[in-house]
Amino acid sequence: MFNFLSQKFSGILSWVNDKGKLTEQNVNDAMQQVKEALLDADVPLNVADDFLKEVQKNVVGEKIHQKLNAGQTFIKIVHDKLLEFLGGKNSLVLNTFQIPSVIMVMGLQGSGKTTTIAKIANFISKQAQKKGKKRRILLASVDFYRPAAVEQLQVLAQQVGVDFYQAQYKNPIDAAAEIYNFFKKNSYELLFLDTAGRLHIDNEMIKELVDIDLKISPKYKVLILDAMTGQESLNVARAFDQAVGFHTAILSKMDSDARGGAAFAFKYCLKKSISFVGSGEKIDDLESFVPDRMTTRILGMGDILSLIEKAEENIDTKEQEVIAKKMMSGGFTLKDFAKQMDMINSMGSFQKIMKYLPGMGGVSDDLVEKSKDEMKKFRAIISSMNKKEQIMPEILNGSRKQRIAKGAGVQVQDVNQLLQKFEQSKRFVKMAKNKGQFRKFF
Ligand SMILES: Nc1nc2c(ncn2[C@@H]2O[C@H](COP(=O)(O)OP(=O)(O)OP(=O)(O)O)[C@@H](O)[C@H]2O)c(=O)[nH]1
Ligand SMILES: [Mg+2]
Repeated sequence: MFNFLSQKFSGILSWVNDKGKLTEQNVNDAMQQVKEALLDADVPLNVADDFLKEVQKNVVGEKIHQKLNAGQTFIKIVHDKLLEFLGGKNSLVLNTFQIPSVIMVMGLQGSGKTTTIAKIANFISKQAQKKGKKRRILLASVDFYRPAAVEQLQVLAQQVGVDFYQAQYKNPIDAAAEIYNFFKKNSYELLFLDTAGRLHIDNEMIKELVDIDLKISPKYKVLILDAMTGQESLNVARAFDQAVGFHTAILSKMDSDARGGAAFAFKYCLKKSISFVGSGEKIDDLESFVPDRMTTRILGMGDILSLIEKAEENIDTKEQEVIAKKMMSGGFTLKDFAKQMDMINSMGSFQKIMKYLPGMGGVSDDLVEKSKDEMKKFRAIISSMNKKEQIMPEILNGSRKQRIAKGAGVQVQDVNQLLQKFEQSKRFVKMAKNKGQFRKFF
């Protein structure tokens, strides 16, 4: 998603973090690098400049925070500004629609309207299912220009398991009214109306959308923007906004080599929210756009919030607190490490979790399987240690390691690997603690 930007940013930020003191020179260097990262990510020049001006203003104004060093203060300022640019901390995340509602979906040809409708219908159905409910969702299309456009939606509706209505009228405005009546008569909760796209914004398309809007007054007008078109998508959004108006945008194809610049600039330029981003061609490839999470992702801190949320769902909080305290105080033992692994295992989809961990952005299935096996092995090793060894692994000499490896049915090198991982994990926590970023996690 924002991988491109995040790679650059985390490089810059760790560089800044190494400098104990911020001097005019290294601030300027860092700013220059941030600017290059933004421009490389296809952020429009004026937006990048405005962003840097804001950061600069704060760097000058900010008294160095007592607990943070200068580099960390700089990171915090960049973090806060980034968050603001992406929509702000407490911005409303529109990933649910009031019931009942008509949602008119608009966008240029091939932007991903039809696919995204199916994805949202799927998203909402699944959310309802979790609560033991079933949402009555209707999909319908007034795209009569492209052959097979209507059938495409019908097939997707079947795949998702929601209803589809085929209008008899062939004129988009009359068809919209017909669909709307069907929606009302049958007491559906949500209607997603797919509209025709054009290659470019033209009067005919705009007029059609305006007429449909007048005819059925959809509660939500959603604009689909193709992230692959980069800065151009901002112009498209402005044009749609002036001509038809819209409530929220969805950026599709963020999985492509789109560099995220459009998403970065969208809120700032349009003063509107992004509600979802599309991250692939499959039905499940849709994510709510949460500015907070995107910010941490861009800064390469992993999506800690998402991780916490998952953890909270599945983890014994008391236990977690005890472990966290132990980690902080340095009394974290191998036994705790094993418990922590169990917790991670109980969080469900391992791959999803890995994605959120810093530096683990692009884990493959293979790697996930490998990690699962590794965890199993580690647990076996830890349980074949005696109490003293679990608490003080530094006493493990060659012969102890051999005994443990034999007991666990593994090689001595596996024992060494575990010890290494354990040390890394301790170091990571120490680092995180210093950065102050993870404090709220604990
Ligand atoms: N990689 C990727 N492909 C996507 C995404 N969303 C849509 N697509 C693909 O983009 C192409 C166009 O998607 P559609 O949903 O048909 O787009 P549309 O706006 O309805 O197109 P028209 O009806 O022709 O105007 C399809 O091949 C989709 O599979 C996404 O998030 N990621
Ligand atoms: Mg379509």
